Amino acid sequence: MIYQIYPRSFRDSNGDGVGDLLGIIGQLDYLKWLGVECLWLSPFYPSPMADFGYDISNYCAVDPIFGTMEDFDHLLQEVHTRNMKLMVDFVPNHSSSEHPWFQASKSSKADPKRDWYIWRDPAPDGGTPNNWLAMFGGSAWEWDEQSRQHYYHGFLSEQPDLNWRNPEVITAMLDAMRFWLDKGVDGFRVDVIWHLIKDAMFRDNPVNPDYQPDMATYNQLLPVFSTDQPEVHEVISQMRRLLDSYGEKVMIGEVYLPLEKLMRYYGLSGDGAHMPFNFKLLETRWDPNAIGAAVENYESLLPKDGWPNWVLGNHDQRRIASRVGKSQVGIAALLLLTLRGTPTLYYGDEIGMEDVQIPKDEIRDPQGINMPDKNLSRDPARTPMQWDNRPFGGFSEVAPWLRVSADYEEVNVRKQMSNHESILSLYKQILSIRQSEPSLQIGNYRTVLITSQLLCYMREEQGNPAFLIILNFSNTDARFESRDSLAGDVLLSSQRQLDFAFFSNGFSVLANEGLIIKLKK
Ligand code: TEU
Repeated sequence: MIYQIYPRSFRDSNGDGVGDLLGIIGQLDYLKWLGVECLWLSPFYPSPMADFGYDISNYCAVDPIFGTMEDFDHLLQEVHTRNMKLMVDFVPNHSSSEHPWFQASKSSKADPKRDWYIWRDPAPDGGTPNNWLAMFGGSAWEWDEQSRQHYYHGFLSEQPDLNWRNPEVITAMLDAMRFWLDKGVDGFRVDVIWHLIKDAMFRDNPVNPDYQPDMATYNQLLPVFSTDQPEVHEVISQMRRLLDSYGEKVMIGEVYLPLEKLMRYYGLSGDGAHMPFNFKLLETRWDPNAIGAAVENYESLLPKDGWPNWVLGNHDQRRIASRVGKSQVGIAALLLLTLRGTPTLYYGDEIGMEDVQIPKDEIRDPQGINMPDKNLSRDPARTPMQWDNRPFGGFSEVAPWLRVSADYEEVNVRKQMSNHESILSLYKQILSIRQSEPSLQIGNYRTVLITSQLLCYMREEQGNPAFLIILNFSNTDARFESRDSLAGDVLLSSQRQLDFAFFSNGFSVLANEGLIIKLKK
């Protein structure tokens, strides 16, 4: 199980209102207690913070706001001491515009680093080189008056895209990976990996016929020529070869693509990522038919020997508790942790943190600020972790960079730790069962029953007890009936104390109830 930490918002140890590496170290025992096996840290590198760390000005250092390199070394050691792994975020598609490489590149057309970024002459009519759009609004081309060319930025203009067709760029970026591998990190989550290579001819993107006005302006076009180019797999292979030379390391690519295209990012013969993130559940309607179909579809498209993974939240998306509602957070926990594959849990989801409404004048996310009428700010899912009932939820001694949820006195780690019926206790219990049962770790997935209320599936690993998972997506009671004869013990219910209750073919399921049943052989 991977746990994503957004360092700004996890724990502030030095009273500046921003989370930091020492703050994370202080909570490692909590993460170990919960059952976390691997941490992924969102960027903590030097950055002007135009995109809160996804605009990096030095790939091989720590931003002072998060601490020092000694703090990082200490963190890595403390993670390893507890037998956990540490993955760091790698942002190879773009640097900050304040990175010395870009400063050099921008200084003149003749600079040796000019070609490290993507510079183009204006169109014959004086306009932008083509119609490509930036993810965070407006054209993806920024005019530089001094050198009289445009540079390409898939995100903010403060995030110029590196030119991955230039071998020197590849060498420099692999060196940055090597820097962290030499320190002993266990792998990378690679930011927007499907963006790395752009069409060599810079052809215009076609219009998206399904564009709706509430969507980000980026979606007016289909990014056919600006992303997911066949040559991208060559550069990903180079990253993978470097990783493999360090032994057992992992590379997870961030890829938002339809599943058919996503699967190409599995590099099973060592020529790509170990896994592309599977974001399918983030966009699937919360009902048993839709979820069941999405799981089946993903399983069926997976390449042979491809290992699945599941995501219900991250720092770019709505909080799962807000999306499905408080009564369904237990079902979300069970689904994430009992499907076949590696789950990634976003910090705070384990206590059911919700999206926090941020008043307009407090919005920090550039995606929200640049498209104010579209409700696209990602701040609501990035608020400070709620540790206890002290002011600011025990996150910090001072007012944090982003406001803390008003519900922190009720929704916090300390309170939920001592309550056996809390969502936190549920996460811990599921993880502990999962970690001791081969069928739940590596067993096959098989749908058993889907009704308008229930999604029921089996996890089976030869030679081990099979598990039946029953999830009630509705807020009314339901009845599970099996055609096969089944018998076993209920190991866990999300709604009641039922431990080791006897289970047989017919079973009454409570509203919003999820069950883990260990079947008799
Ligand atoms: O996100 C890539 C990405 O596609 C996002 O823009 C996402 O689709 C959108 O924000 C949904 O609201 C990665 C990082 O996860 C994100 O935080 C960065 O802002 C972005 O890349 C640029 O590095």
